[in-house]
Amino acid sequence: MRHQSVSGKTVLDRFVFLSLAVMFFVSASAVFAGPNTLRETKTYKQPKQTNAKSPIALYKQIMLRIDEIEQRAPQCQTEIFGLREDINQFYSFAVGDLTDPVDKNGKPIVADLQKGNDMYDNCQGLNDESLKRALLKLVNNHISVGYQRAQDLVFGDLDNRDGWVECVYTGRKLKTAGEPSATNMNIEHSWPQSKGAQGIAKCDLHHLFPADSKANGIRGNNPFGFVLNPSWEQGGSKTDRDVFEVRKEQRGNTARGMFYFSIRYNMHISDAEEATLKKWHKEDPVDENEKKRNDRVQNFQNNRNPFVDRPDFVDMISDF
Ligand SMILES: [Ca+2]
Repeated sequence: MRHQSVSGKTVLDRFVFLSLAVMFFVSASAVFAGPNTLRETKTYKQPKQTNAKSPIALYKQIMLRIDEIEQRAPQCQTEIFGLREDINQFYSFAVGDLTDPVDKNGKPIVADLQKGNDMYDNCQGLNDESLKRALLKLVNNHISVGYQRAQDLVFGDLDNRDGWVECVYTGRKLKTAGEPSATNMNIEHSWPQSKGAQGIAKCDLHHLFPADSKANGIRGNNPFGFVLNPSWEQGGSKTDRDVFEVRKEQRGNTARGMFYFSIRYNMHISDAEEATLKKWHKEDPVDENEKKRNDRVQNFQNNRNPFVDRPDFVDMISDF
């Protein structure tokens, strides 16, 4: 019996892994056959337009499917992780260095997509649902970096200043070159995983920040709000275990990350939490570091947080 159960699991593992591998290579062939990388041959036939997918669309579809498979087959997590990294490398190689922030000379690439007012021309004069839809069109083409890379980027690049990473909640600083021990500092999902930050949303850099692991655990999945009688307090952040109040320096950043998440993934923010976040957005306006972070995130995942570029859009949306 024991033998049967073991081999049953092995067969399942092999089946899932084989499916992933086949999916990858079929997709890989399709990317290579795409117009950007086409090597003309006599046997090549132009795919019908109705079936043709852009390499970016295909990449996104593959990543979404892998996320789904990962949830169904947690026993294959290691293989899936490797496969995802391979696909990221393949994508950069075949389609272009959209996810590589460094040029051939090792110099950081400054985001070359339009930003600022030009990019938002179509949003002028819009509000509420029409503005949300217009902004979604600008941000929904992003390329997921995957979860491991997201963690590496937060600790090694986006929020690393001269080798130091600061917890967004407590202000505690840690000298580190990359992802530290998970019991020391880890990734804060401003929009909690248990409330919908799954799949590509779990890896979306616009709402991920470095946090002291203990403080992160204490925040849990509590909504943001003002705390009158704190049961825990550190570095300016506090909680009464019902709501979590973010320290002043991070308030606006967190609020704008939440607004981005709401329009990107069509997720609703409760009225009470939204009222708090709108106050925090005003209280802690966008600064140079936040603008730079937005540019850097664009380099990695190819979209921007519109509310960092255009803080005035927050006032144009009455209900996130
Ligand atoms: Ca700030």
